[in-house]
Amino acid sequence: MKKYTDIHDIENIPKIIQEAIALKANPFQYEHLGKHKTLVMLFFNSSLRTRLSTEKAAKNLGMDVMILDINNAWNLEFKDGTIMNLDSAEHIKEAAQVISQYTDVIAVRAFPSLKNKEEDESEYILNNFTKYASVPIINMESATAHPLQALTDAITISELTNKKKPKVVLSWAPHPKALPHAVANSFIKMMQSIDVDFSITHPEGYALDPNITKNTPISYDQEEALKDADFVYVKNWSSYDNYGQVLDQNPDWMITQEKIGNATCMHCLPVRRNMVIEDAVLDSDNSAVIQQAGNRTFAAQVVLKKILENL
Ligand code: SN0
Repeated sequence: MKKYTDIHDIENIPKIIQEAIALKANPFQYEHLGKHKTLVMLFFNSSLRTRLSTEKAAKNLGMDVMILDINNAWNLEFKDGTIMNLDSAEHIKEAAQVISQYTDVIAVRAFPSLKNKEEDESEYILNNFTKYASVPIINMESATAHPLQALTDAITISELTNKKKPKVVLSWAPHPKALPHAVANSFIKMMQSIDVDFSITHPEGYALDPNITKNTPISYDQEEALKDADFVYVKNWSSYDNYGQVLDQNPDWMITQEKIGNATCMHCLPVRRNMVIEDAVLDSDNSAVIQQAGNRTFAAQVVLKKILENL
């Protein structure tokens, strides 16, 4: 693997899921693969799971890890040809090349502004790192994608089902803040790529990018959509059409025990309890959120392994 910025960088999804599950059973099998290799992780935004699980994954492979909260470094300039007489002290051209001097892989977290759709969709932060770095890039959640989370979710579904084609429903749920589309986008792409019966439910006004949802069935009737679901993947996102807006916080869309019945409840975390999902669900045996978080390590590990094997 040359990079991991999108789930389509995976050559064979069923195979990588099995490889991740094998790594989980035997995490130190490749502990020499990363010897004298370094991972730099750059964070423009907050992180708990991504930061710890990716560091753990790298260490399981014997890698060294360096972490930079990049907001504490120099303000970066991303535009070409600007006169840098304002806040930005360093251009991405130097920064990406310089960081590449110290490491074998660079992982980047860079959320969208949710203010300017075109700018967010250009993925200028991730793409400029890819363009100017001389080492492979891993996406730790960018403006429009969270491929490590989507791989984790596919691993978790695969562990928890013995059905050939389980029914998976992605449900929007209310949230007080404007959240990105990245987790939903990558989850949708992943579900479209594996053998599941997949649909989406959200209130009117919350349609996601049609280039991503494609012909996935979409319902405005949550109760109807959740009927007979094996997995309910819960996520809030802000409006895509009214870009970055919170249109309403309709509490009727919160995920309750009554709504999900025996289905397995999934969420990428962090989750606002009793706003997005009620306590009864998160505290029940039907919640897979901790297992998902645990699997983040092995999603990151299998990706790092594939990248190391290709260095
Ligand atoms: C991020 C998101 O993309 O939805 C990261 C998820 C992995 N979530 C948040 O920013 C939640 C913030 C909050 O205040 O609840």
